[in-house]
Amino acid sequence: MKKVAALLALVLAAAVLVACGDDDGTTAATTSETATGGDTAGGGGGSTVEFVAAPDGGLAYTTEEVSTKAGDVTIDFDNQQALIHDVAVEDSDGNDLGKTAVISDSSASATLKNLKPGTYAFYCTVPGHREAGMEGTLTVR
Ligand SMILES: [Cu+2]
Repeated sequence: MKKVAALLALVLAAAVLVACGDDDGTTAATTSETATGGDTAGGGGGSTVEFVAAPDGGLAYTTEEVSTKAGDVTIDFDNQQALIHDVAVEDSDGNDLGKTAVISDSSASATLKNLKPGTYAFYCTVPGHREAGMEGTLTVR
């Protein structure tokens, strides 16, 4: 379990770094906007996409094709397996855009800021899982 804890710590550290980098630390109360980036192009809300690890315990999500609209996209991931999984998203150049925590028997979410229209890949970062088929395509319109 040490390894999992270390991984979680890394993910949390990365999340903190991202959170700090996004707004240059200027979250002062000059506006009533929350820290979820109400000033992104396209404005207004953001969307949520749901991912579920295969209930049969297989190395797969229940869907291989997901689409959503451009802007901030929240990933809701439900993993009721005893096996650990996460959901990561990368662009067509392989750049990592964000991921949920690695979890088992629970759910997690992550927000990808200001996604542009295009085709992205989502996958599980646990070694061997993506190769086994735990991946799919996220289309942003
Ligand atoms: Cu996995």
